[in-house]
Amino acid sequence: MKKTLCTLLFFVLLYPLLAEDGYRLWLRYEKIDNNSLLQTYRAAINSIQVTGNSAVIASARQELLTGLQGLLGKSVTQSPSPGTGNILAGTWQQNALLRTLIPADHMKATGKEGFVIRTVRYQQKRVIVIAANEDAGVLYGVFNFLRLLQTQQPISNLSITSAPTIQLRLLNHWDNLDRTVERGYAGFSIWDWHRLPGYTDPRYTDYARANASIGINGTVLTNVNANARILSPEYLEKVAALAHIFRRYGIKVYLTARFSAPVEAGGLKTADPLDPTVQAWWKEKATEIYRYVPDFGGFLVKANSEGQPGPQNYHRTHADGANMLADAVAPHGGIVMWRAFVYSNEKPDDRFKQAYNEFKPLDGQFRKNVVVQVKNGPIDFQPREPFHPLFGAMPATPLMMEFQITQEYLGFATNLVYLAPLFKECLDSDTYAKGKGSTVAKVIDGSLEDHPISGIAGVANIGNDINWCGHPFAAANWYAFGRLAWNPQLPSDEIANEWIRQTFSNNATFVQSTSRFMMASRENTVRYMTPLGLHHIMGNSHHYGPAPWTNKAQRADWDPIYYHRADSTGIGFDRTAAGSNALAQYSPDLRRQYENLKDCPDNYLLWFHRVPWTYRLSSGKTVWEALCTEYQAGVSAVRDMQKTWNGLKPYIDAARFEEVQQLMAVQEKEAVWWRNACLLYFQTYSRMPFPAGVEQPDQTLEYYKSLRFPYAPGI
Ligand code: GCV
Repeated sequence: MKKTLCTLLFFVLLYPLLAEDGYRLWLRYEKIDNNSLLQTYRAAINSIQVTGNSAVIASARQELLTGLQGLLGKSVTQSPSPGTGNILAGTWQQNALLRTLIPADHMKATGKEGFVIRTVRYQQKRVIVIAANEDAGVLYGVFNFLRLLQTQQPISNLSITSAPTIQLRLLNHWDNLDRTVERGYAGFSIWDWHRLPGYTDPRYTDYARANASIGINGTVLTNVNANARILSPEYLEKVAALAHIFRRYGIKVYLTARFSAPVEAGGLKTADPLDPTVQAWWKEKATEIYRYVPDFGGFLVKANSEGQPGPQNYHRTHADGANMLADAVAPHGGIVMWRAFVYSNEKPDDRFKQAYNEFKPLDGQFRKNVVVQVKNGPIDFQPREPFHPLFGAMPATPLMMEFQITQEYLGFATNLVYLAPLFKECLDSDTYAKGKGSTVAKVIDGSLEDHPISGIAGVANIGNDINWCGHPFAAANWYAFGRLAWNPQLPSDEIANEWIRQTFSNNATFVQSTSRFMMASRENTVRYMTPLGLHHIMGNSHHYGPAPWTNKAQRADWDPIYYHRADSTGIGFDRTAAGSNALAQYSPDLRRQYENLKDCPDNYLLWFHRVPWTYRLSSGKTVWEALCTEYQAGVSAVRDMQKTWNGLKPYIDAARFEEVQQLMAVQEKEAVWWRNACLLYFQTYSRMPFPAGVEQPDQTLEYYKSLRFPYAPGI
């Protein structure tokens, strides 16, 4: 009897604390742990009414009920007639009561996907109104309201208007049909192609809920290194099953198109975009896809890049290729996202410059339903990159942003790196394209040139690990991407704060301490990986750990030595007019800042300048000294983060506390590895001692060079 009672008590009281596995992400809906607030919320909310009959509205209603029941710890009823509940949600046009409660002009600013949340008085009672112009807006409004409760905000006098500034807010999955994930560090692909369409994992619904809760409205299911098989009827049936689930959450499905599909899948002799039989093949294929998925979003294409086929195989331009596909999907309302990530080993030019050189001359030549998708930086998702010079340079073409959420170059899923500051740094950068204030955010939201189409994509960090993203903190980057896609103006610390409260705890000490180290984590990672503007010095191919000595890759621009250019005379890549002149691709205002060695910020120094080891920075330190102290500071910061985390044990569940604690120990080891390997290697050129305060490596350079990782994940 006693034993049964103990077991019962364990499950009722302790199990919820121990069972945190991260699966619920930021949608945990745990009962509010602040008693007086709980009573206030409970008194304010007894019943709800969500009006409308669509599948999206049904999702909104279900989410509101589930969320409230969890958060309030009581069941919440659905009220039968308008205005009798405490929460009224629906589309303004279709609900007469909403039209009397919310003036028409309040709805204008909400557009197609936005919403208002207001506390109003109706029949002597306070009612919380969530109103939108379209169903998706109601769903987003519901999620926003639940976020207020999860983060324990006052709800007695709400007056919120929110609408996204960017239209296409997409995840890009680099998931292969065999379920491996290129640059994926959280297990295998969540798309279980073999069992689809017969078996639809409940996880697909939770994936859609998580995305909708942060405003993501599209997903590219397949790798940009594409497989034509996804376009076969067999696979389209599977795609349709996913699209059916995601549609209920306002999420459209997109696919990657392999440019050579007409040959590989269609049996044609060519994939030349100007060949009428090829054009006809794609038109037919598009029609077929729309039969399976009537709201199919369109194609994402990687062409003539890293071995992928493309229009240049037939001496055609990227515009020829993109337009041919655009014409195929246009009758169905689809779009083409054509990637600008191109560079060629055969061209002797600085890789930095190649995408700009290729695409800038094509400005204005793309169809209206083409968006050119540009990575945030000119090389490849480095811990720090200057913004891509194409932003602001193609005024007649809508450009969309491609960020990488998965941490290919940022320590995979063992390093805690909060990426919102990296995303923000790029979005807030000024291109000066139309004078001061022409930020990258304004380029991609279409407002700078008044483009009718705008977009942002994040390469997903999601896999079938129970916690979705591998590291418990990696989900913060998925979350931050979505929140910034909705509103690029949101401050990084506000996003961190929201995420921590929903994911872990509202305890003030926990929130403050955690937010502080999250906010510092990206800069600290830059310090122990690539300080002062170093870039692409990771292990070749897998990109795991440091390997600045590598010089034997298949192509020169995959080798770290191509990027750091260290020798006994100095270090850095001269991209001024005296060097590769990549800086000429930026507007004159920016170019001036970077070109002048004295004005160039330290964090971009080696991106743009080659300097002797004895060159003195404004701090008075030589480059060698600064490099050493930065690497050391990065390591010390990881140790500080560990200390802070260790003090936070009382505030959260044991499972996640310990998981993070172990991963931080791995991160500390890796930071030390980065520092030691890089400094020992660069020291062979600088021939200078480590300054005081920099720890002596406990291994030799030869040891670090001998390390091999044949099974590093993500390749
Ligand atoms: C999907 C980098 C990555 C590749 C990736 C490529 C791209 O080169 O290492 O894995 O391929 O970028 O963005 O196309």
